[in-house]
Amino acid sequence: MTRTAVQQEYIDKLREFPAIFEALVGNLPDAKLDCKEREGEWTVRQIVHHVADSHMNAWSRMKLPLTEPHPTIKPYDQEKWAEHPDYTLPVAISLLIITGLHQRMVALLESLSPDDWKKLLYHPEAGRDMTVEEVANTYANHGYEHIGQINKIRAVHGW
Ligand code: NI
Repeated sequence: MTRTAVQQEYIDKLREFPAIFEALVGNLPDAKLDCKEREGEWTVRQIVHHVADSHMNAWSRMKLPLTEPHPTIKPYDQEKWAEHPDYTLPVAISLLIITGLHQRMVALLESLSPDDWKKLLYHPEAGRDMTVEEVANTYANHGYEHIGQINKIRAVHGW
């Protein structure tokens, strides 16, 4: 399929992210995984599980507008999701989810026609329509934003 340079960049970022993320957090000991930047913020471990949950939601935000006319997507309370005990599990579990999910996203996005990228969903929290392309842009960058957050945690703790 023909796609724009920007669309290709989103696909490439999604393809490259899991290995970069795994290299950053995959071998950290528990003591480091449970560090946070400051009180009230997420730990490294919670951030990894959050990225998996966020990208699972992103997946439905890509699939729904490609399979239904103008769907309304479901916001969720990410702070409350992070309080459940599954957020204390080893990060390897969510790294596996992210690795598989991103392969699915890359395969899906590579298959899209120019019209598919323009398909619309309604985002109730944003209060407006978004295109599949905007969703791809958001989640192509979201993981890297959390890498930035983890690098701040590393700087605060000196590792
Ligand atoms: Ni996030």
